[in-house]
Amino acid sequence: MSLSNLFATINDKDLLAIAKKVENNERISIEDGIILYEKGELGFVSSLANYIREKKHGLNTYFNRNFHIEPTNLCLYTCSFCSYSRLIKQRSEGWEYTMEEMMDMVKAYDNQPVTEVHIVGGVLPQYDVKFYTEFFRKIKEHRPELHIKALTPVEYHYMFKKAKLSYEEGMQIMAEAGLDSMPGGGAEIFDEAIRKDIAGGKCSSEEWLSIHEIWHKMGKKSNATILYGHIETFAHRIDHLNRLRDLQDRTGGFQTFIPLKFRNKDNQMAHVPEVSVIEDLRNYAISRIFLDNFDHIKAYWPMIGRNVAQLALSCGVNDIDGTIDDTTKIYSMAGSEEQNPSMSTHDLVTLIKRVGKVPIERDTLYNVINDFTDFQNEEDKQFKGYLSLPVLN
Ligand code: V47
Ligand code: SF4
Repeated sequence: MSLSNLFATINDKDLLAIAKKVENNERISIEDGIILYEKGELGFVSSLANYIREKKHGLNTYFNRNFHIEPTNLCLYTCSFCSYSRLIKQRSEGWEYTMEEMMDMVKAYDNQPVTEVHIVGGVLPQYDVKFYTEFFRKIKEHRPELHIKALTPVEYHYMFKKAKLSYEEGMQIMAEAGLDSMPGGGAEIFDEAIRKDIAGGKCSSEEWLSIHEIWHKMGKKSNATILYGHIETFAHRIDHLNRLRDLQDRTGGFQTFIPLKFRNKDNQMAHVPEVSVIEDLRNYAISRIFLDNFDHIKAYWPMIGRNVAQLALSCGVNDIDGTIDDTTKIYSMAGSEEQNPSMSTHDLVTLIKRVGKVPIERDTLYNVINDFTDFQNEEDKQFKGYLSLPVLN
């Protein structure tokens, strides 16, 4: 595999220099990253990103079987991009599940081959260290092999402060109760001024990074996200990626990077237009090129929609999250085209195959559970082109 055909089409010396770095497996600089955002057309950045993706993973594309639990949509914080949270004064529009209700949600999957529960929601005082440790223990007692991917530094920072625990003590207690890994949420954008504007009051960028670093040093894994496409600049995006790349150099504990597109329905930033699909795809591609020490880049289909998720698989992305089973409200409430996000394993396999990639079912830690390379169903035998999926809402 070589990029020489691409080199012949590049007139810009800065872009040519970046393409050569990528071919030579050299890290690109912060300045290079900004140049890619400013001057890199989609065709160019996606060629580089796909080159890296195929070197790392070939055509393999990962997904898992998972479901979400969102304990509450009431929240003490008031992030201006959030369409999901209802302030405590709007309690009538919100939900606050009890431990029993949430255990019933876990038990509803008793006979299904899910491997992961993803738990995240608003921040409220009653959901504290005692509550969550008891909840994690109950899940593990009931179904020990179910991977618990739960809560973010936003919740942990708040809970540990209230319980007068250091981050080290707190994360140790969580691990002992059954926490297996941390999802990537709450990162938003690390630039302090923009973060204050859109997510003021919750944990700082430094605190977010510090909790992940402590968790990684315990030998555990986590994910990372960026919330992009609102009031940030390209330089802010690269600054965010660079802080993640630095931490990953020190710990190697991040598994997957998940760019999250700002959706503007029913929130305080509804006046900010959403970026185009071309920008979404460029952003996946540039993330893949810049984050040379991250193995996986995920297109989270409930947020971006399944058609764009398919396109992203040729722009550096090699993971599309899981079956979800209509258990998250964060993105449907923010205006995603996926209003009831749920895909069967068959849907996910078909989605991946129809763009010429190889579906691999994984667990949260990327152990292979099922390789669908040779899977062919009746519909696929008839398949003559890149049609929309019949399962589209
Ligand atoms: O932190 C909230 C984002 C995140 C909006 O680790 C919004 O596998 C866009 O982190 N527009 C939570 N984004 C979700 C999350 C996540 C999702 C899927 C997989 C993983 C993983 C993690 O959702 C929040 C925030 O950044 N968010 N509102 C909105 N209007
Ligand atoms: Fe609360 Fe999270 Fe929404 Fe911010 S993004 S208001 S912390 S639920």
